[in-house]
Amino acid sequence: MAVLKSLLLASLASAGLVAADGLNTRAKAAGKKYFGTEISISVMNDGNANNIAKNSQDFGQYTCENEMKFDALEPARNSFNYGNADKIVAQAQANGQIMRCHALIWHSQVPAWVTNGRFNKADLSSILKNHIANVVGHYKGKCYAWDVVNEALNEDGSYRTSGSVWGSTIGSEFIPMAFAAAAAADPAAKLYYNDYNCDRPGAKATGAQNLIKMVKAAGAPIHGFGMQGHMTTGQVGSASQYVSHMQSFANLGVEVAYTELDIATPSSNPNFQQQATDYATIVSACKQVAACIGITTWGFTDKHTWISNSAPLIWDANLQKKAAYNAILNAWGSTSGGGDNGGGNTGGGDNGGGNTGGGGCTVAMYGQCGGNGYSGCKTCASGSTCKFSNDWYSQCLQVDSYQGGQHRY
Ligand code: 9MR
Repeated sequence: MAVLKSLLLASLASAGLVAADGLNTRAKAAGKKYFGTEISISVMNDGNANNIAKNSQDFGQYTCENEMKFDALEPARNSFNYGNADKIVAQAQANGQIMRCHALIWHSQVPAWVTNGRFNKADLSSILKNHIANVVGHYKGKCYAWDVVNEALNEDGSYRTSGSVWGSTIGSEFIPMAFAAAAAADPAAKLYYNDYNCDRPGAKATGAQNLIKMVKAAGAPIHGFGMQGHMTTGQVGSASQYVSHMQSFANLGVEVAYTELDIATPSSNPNFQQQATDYATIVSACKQVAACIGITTWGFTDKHTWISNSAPLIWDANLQKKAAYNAILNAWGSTSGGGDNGGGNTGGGDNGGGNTGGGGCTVAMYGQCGGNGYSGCKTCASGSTCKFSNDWYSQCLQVDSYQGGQHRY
C-alpha cells in the first residue's frame, strides 16, 4: 500500500500535479531554509551517488567537504586554486541549491607554507586577511553562509593555541579579525562560528557562547553558530535538551544550524531503527526552534563517510534509503506545513562526553598531533589517539568505545 502510494505521488509529482516530496521539501514546509548535505568531488565523480545529491527535493543546500579549505584554495602563497570548489558551486546553482561555504580559518588543513613559514603576528594577520578577501570575494553572492572560523576552542572552552598556527601566533584576536575581513568581502553572507562537541550544554558550548560575545564586543559581525552534530546512535537522548540549548544561542542574537550532522553506528552491527529515532530527535528539535534555520548532514550515503567502519548516514553503502529517511520526513511533518507527528523521541541517557584539555602538553580531541614540520605537542587527550591522516597532518581522534575503532581522517 505504502509502495503504491509513493508510486502514485511520484507520478503525480512528475506530472506537476502535486509538490514532489523529500527531506528538503519537508524542511521548507516546516519553515526552514534548507535540508542539505556535504558533498565532495569524489561524490560528484560517483554518478549514482551524485544523482541523489542533485535531487533538490532532498537537498536544498551543499557544503564542500574539503574543497573550500585553506590548503585546497591557497596551496601556495597568493596563488588560488578554485577549480574543484567551483565545480561544486556550479552543480548547486544548476539545481537551485544554495551553498554553505566551509571553512575560512581552521587550525587543520592549513598548507605547509603557512604552518612552516615562521611568520610573525603582523605577517600572519595579513596572510589571513588576504586569504579571506580573495576567497570570500571570489564567491561573493554565491554563499548563503560562511564558516568563518572553525573549531577554535579547546574542550574546556578556552581558546585553542596548541596546534593552531592562528591561535598561537596571533592570539584569539584572529577570530574577530577573520569575521571583519569576511564581512568586508561579502556583506550579505551570514558569518558563522562552527564547532563540534557543543551540541549540548557544557564547558565547550559555554566557550562558544563567550566567543560569540567576544566577536561582537570587538565590533565585528557574527550571525550564526554552527552545531556540527557529530553524534553516536543511542546517545542522542531527548529533543528538549537540544531545544533549550539552541535557544540559549539564539538569545545571543545569532541563528543556529546543524552543519555536519551524522549519527555513527558500527557497520558490523548497526542499529538503524535507533539511528532513525535519533535523526528524528534532532530534526524535531530544530523544527521547534525558530532560530534553527536548517540542517546539513555530513554526507548522505554510508558509501562516502569520513567515519571508518561506521554507517552514520541516511542512504546505505548501496545507495538505498535507510530507516532514517522516512523518520526525518515524518519529523519535519507534512509538505503542506500541517502537523504530522513529531517523530518519536525516546528518552535515553544524556552522556555529556567531552574530554577536558588538561594542563601541560595535551592535544584536545581533533587537534593536530603530528605531520611534517609539526613541532607541537604529540600527546592526545584521554579517549583519543594520534592517527595518521596524511604526510602533513596527524590528528587526535576518538577511540570508539562501542567497537574499539577510531574515527578516521
Ligand atoms: O570529512 C572531512 C575529511 O575528509 C577530512 O579528511 C577532514 C580533515 O581534517 O575533515 C573532514 O571534515 C571535518 C570538517 O571539515 C570540520 N569538522 C569535522 C569534520 C569531520 O571530520
